[in-house]
Amino acid sequence: VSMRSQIMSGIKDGEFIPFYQPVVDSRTQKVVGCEVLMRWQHQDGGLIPPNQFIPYAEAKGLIVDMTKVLLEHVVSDIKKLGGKREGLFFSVNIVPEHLDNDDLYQFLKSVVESGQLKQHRISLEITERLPISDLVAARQMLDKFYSLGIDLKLDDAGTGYGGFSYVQNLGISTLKIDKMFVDTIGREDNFNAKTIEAIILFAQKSGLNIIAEGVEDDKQVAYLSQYGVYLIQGYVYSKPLPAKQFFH
Ligand code: G
Ligand code: G
Ligand code: G
Ligand code: MN
Ligand code: NA
Repeated sequence: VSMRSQIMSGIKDGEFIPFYQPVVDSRTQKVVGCEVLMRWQHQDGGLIPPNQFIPYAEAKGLIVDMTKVLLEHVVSDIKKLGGKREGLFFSVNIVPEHLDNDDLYQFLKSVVESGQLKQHRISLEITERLPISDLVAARQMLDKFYSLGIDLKLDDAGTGYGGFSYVQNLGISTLKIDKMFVDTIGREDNFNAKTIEAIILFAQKSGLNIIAEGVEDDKQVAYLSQYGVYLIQGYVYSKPLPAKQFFH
C-alpha cells in the first residue's frame, strides 16, 4: 500500500494524534503552555514519529488535512480538562500552506466562538525554514488569527533564511531558539555560541518573547537565565507526553 493511501486512511480514521511537550517558566518551575507534536497512531499498532511521515506529508500537500485531525484531538483533550490548570497555551505547528486559504481560520474561529477553549489559548508556530511566497497575504491571514486571540511564534529561529523578514512582516509574538544553538552553550570558542547571544538580543530589542528549545541540562537553564530567557522547552523538564500524562 502506498504511503499516500496509508496517510489518507489515517486522516479518515483520525490516526494523527498529539503529544504535548511542556514549556516551563524556570523561575517558578510552573508549566505555562506546551508545543503540540504530532504522532501517527497507526492501525497496525505502532506509534510512528513525525520524521517518518511529516516531510512526505508536507511535500505532498497532505499536512493541512493531518493538522485538522490533530487539532480535533487537541480540542477534545482540552475540553476534557475543563477549567483545570487555567491559562495554558497550546502551540500548533503550521506550514505556509495553512495561510493560503480560510480553512484553518474558519475551523479555529468556530472552536473559539463555541467557548470550548476559553480557559486556554491556541497559538501557531511557523518555521523560518519554509519560504512564504506572499508575506502580505500571510500577514492578512495572521491578523485574522490575532483577532481570535491566536498569536504566532517563530520556530527554528536562526536556522533558516526567513527570520528577519518574518519578524518584520508577520507580527511574531515569540521567538523559539532552536536546539542547535542551545547545544552550543558552554562551548565558547565557536561561531554558534555568539549566535545564540545575538538571537536573544535581537528578540529582546524587537520586543519578542523567547522560548528556548531542546534544553537538556541545568547549566543551559542557568546560562539562559543570565540572559533573561526563562521559558524553557526541553528534556531538562519533560519529553513530549501523551495526553493522559500531560493532562494528569
Ligand atoms: O518530537 P518531534 O520528533 O516531535 O518532532 C520532529 C519534528 O516534526 C519537529 O521538529 C517538527 O518540525 C515536526 N512536527 C511535529 N509535529 C508537527 C506538526 O503537527 N506539524 C508539522 N508541520 N510539523 C510537525
Ligand atoms: O498584543 P501584544 O502587544 O502582546 O502583541 C505581541 C506581538 O504580537 C506584537 O509584537 C505584534 O507583532 C504581534 N501582534 C499583535 N497584534 C497583532 C495583529 O493584529 N496581527 C499580527 N499579525 N500581529 C500582531
Ligand atoms: O517543531 P520543532 O522542530 O521545534 O520540534 C521540536 C523537536 O525537538 C521535537 O522533535 C522534540 O521532540 C525535540 N526536542 C524537544 N526537546 C528536546 C530535548 O531536550 N532534546 C532533544 N534531543 N530533542 C528535543
Ligand atoms: Mn515547533
Ligand atoms: Na525548533
